[in-house]
Amino acid sequence: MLKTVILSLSLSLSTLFSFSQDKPNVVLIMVDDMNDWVGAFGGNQQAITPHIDALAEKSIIFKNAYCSAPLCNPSRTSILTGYNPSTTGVYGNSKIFRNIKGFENTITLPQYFNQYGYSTVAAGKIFHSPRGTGQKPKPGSDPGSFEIEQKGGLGSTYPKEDNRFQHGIDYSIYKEGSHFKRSFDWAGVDVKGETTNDWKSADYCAQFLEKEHNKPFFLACGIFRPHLPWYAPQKYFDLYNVDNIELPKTIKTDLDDVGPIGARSVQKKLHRQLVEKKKWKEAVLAYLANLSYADACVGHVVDALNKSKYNKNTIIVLMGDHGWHLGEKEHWTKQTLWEEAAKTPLLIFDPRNKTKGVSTKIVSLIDVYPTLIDLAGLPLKEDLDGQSIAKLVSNPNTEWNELAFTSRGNGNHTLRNENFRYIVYSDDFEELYDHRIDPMEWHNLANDVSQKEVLKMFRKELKKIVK
Ligand SMILES: [Ca+2]
Ligand SMILES: [Ca+2]
Repeated sequence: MLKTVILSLSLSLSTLFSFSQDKPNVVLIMVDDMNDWVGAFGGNQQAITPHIDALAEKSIIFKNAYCSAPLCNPSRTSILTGYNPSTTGVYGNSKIFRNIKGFENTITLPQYFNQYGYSTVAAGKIFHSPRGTGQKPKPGSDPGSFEIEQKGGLGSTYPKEDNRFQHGIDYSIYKEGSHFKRSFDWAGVDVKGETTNDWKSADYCAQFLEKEHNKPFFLACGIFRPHLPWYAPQKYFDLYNVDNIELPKTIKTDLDDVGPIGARSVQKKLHRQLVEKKKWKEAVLAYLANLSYADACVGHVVDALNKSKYNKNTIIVLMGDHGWHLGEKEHWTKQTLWEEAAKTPLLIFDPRNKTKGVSTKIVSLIDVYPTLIDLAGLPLKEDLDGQSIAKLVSNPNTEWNELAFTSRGNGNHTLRNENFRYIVYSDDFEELYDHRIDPMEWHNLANDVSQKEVLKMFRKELKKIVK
């Protein structure tokens, strides 16, 4: 009897001891150009995303999460450096933060974990690969950030044999695609899901999770779809019927009260062509199909983790890099300061924490770096622009009054709080939207005298961030 007690006591002590010694692993999944059209995030009721939805069921999901910049490179740079575009000056796709004075020795998120004993591994697009003037494409824009990066150029994995799935390089499938526009093409492709690049990235991560690791790991998985071109295995297109596709809600006069800079950022011509050629529904379907395909890739990684020995001690963070317009405000793609481009899903699953649910508090992808440090119990990094949202992971309804800050190019910024979006462009034109009554941001209230105090507050808040 005594022996049993001593044995169980020593067992539980050793469990306790090993737990406190074990740092949690991190799996970070980034889905390129994913807006909130994911079932669990409620942006579009038609979306079929069973794998992310299942993960969301046991996670804290952030329904009001915003990017720092509505474009790949500046958004990813800010996520991975922890600095806003207004801090680094990286607003576009052509700048590499290491080339900017003062940021040469930046410790990126994976590097920070590496400093504290983590092995760091990436597959697929995590960093963006800028190809600016005079800058050669690099294999990942920050070689050295991860100890191991799965082979492949342009910061991602595009093996030659899969050139039909390449990004911007070989559009040979265009001949059999939508015939809409070469740079804006879509098609269901007759290939097995397992041979596509995104599946390969996911599979690399799945295999990593099946292996024995003697150090805690930070594993990053970049899924490229639903980034254009929308080529995905046909079976994901077959999930949807074009006749049943519902278009985003729009009003004809929406652009009448936006600023000239905002109006210029709109792809009006593209929208007109899509409408005239009756391709709007088809394009929406193609985006949804590619989202479903990305969801399957995410599921492959999460399934492997669930089956692995790491399932009780691995934090999962899943996010997009920014949102996407599909006809709202007559716009397609990204690169605006409105809700559609600024908002993206963010989800955190921490198996050590039994809380799950939805947080509608305003958070930003800039918060991911300090949050992961916090959750992993690593020392604070004081110079980061974001802040830990770990307390929202413990209690999604805890007191929280933060603003999300998003920039598009120098001088064009937006702030979002629980009720409003405020935008100011470099020509000082302002927009203000009340999300309690206007979730599509149709009616600009910046000239409404009753909103004077709200505007004043936002101007003051912005001055604190952009000096
Ligand atoms: Ca992107
Ligand atoms: Ca409007």
